[in-house]
Amino acid sequence: MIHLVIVAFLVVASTIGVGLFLTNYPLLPLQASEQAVNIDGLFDIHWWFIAFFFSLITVFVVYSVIVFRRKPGERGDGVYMHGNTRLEIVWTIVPIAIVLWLAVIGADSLATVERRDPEAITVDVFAAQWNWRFQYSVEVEGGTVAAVVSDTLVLPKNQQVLLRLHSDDVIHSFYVPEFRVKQDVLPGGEEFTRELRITPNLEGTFKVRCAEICGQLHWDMQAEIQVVDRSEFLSWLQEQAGDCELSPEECGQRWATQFGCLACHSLDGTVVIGPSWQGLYGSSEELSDGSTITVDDAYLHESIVDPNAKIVQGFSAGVMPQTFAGILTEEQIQQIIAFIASLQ
Ligand code: HEC
Ligand SMILES: [Cu+2]
Repeated sequence: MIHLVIVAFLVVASTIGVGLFLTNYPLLPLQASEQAVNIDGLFDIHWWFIAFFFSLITVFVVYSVIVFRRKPGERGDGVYMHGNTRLEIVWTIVPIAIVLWLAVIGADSLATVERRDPEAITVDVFAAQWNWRFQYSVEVEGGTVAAVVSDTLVLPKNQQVLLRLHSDDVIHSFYVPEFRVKQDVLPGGEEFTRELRITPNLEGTFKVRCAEICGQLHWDMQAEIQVVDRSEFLSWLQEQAGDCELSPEECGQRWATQFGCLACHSLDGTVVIGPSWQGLYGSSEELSDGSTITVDDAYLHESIVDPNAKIVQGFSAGVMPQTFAGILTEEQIQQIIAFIASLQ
């Protein structure tokens, strides 16, 4: 009897100690969304279970090894036991009850995390090897809707955002550890569009990382997220929705950044995935069929809208996305060409 009391006391004491350590030690990344609060609550419950079972096993093993060790002169035989119906019933019913309870609180948390806010703003997220593009629809004067494309995901604090996730090529996954929630991004068009709801509640800069291995530069498939207050968000959006009033070259640079060209094309002569744009305009280039061309406006235009028409020597066809003809306006293409021409 005295053994049971001591063991029970040690198990309780150890559970409290280990549980407090696990739930207070910063084991998880910063908590930056309303959804994270709920998910971390589930984590805490599991930490307490882990603390209890860890203590139960450790205390029994250590206690037995020390207190019931074989003393000099004792024979090494244990007591032979066969079956214990009451124990069997208890250790069947208790785990079933625990698992059912976990299922209930799990379902409840899932419902909270996926709660729809009718005020939510919608952002279309496009994943492609190996960059992210974020598209907002903004009402400009006259009630027309302009699309704002950005390589940074800017979000207002304390407002739910509905992310509609699309992939241009293979399966990617949208994951921001600070927001906790994660969702695979599938190719295949509208039917395969997936949704994710996030309510950021902490201002700051975070990173979205691709969490599904998707090729050579998967590790580098990151984009910045800025959570700002609501008025700052709205003025950023209005500014982006305005026409590009910079010079053609500067607008071209803006599009090349926003549409992810610079993820594959460097401006300093290094080869990332595609040829560098430095000194490209006006140079002579060898193509994979052995011929040579001079890089002019017509060639650049074709390289953007129909990348497979001519392949640069040493590179492969089919790597550059084939979809820019449908995404960029003619004006944007001209401005990108002007930007490339300025990189001498
Ligand atoms: C996933 C990587 C990738 C992205 C994104 C990408 N490209 Fe490319 N690009 C390539 C590769 C690889 C080649 C070389 C093969 C070829 O000629 O098609 C290339 C070739 C080119 C060429 C011809 C270069 C030369 O040296 O002759 C131009 C111009 C070009 N891309 C423009 C763009 C523009 C503009 C964008 C953005 C709107 C873009 N690319 C986005 C990979 C990419
Ligand atoms: Cu990816």
